[in-house]
Amino acid sequence: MKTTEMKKIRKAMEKCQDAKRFEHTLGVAYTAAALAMRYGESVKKAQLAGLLHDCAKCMSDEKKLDLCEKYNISITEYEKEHPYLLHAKVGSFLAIYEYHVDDDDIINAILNHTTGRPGMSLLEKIIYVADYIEPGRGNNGKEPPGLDEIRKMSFMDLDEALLRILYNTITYLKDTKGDLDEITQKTYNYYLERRKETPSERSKIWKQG
Ligand code: DGI
Ligand code: FE
Ligand code: FE
Repeated sequence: MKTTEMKKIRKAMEKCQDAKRFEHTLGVAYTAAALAMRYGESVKKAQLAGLLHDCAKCMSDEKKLDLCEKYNISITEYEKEHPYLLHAKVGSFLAIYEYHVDDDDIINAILNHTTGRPGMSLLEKIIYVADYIEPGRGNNGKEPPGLDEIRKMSFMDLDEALLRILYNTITYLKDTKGDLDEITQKTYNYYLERRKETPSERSKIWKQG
């Protein structure tokens, strides 16, 4: 991806998103770039995935559902009932066909940025985490619990930050909407099982952070 193409995509996002969403988009792109520097991922890929991750967010639920039908994009029953989740799936489709992205890892990072999935790649984790910790998150007065700690943790142990974000999301959804996409719960269970440290080592890391 050439710099000029990246600029074009940035301009396209500025045009299709409202000011607040665009600010969030830039926040995710720069935060993802910083995480890529820390963990040895391609900075350019992280920036591009960050810029595009919410590219379908400005579309109405109706339009997203129409697009899925028109292009035979399969959707789950749960997505039909919660069409806002489809901005990830439709976004990955637009990334391919509208923004000409041909990197599977970037496309997957967009596709899985809302729910996560078991066995995420480094880039997918970076986008998932960057979406949650970007500097603008919480500026609407609804700061997620432990956000500062999670921000620090993201640069110390990406999987631990990922788990904490999944935990927060699941707790928040249970408290408010009362339901969950099974993939979100599966992702949490998967990473919980793979957690490396013993509980006492973990609490040391969190105290340091
Ligand atoms: O698009 P953003 O607002 O930047 O962030 P996002 O794509 O992570 O979407 C966040 C919303 O998605 C947030 O309200 C939590 C919700 N979400 C995540 N997992 C699930 C979910 N909503 C439902 N109903 N079920 C899930 O499993
Ligand atoms: Fe999103
Ligand atoms: Fe986002």
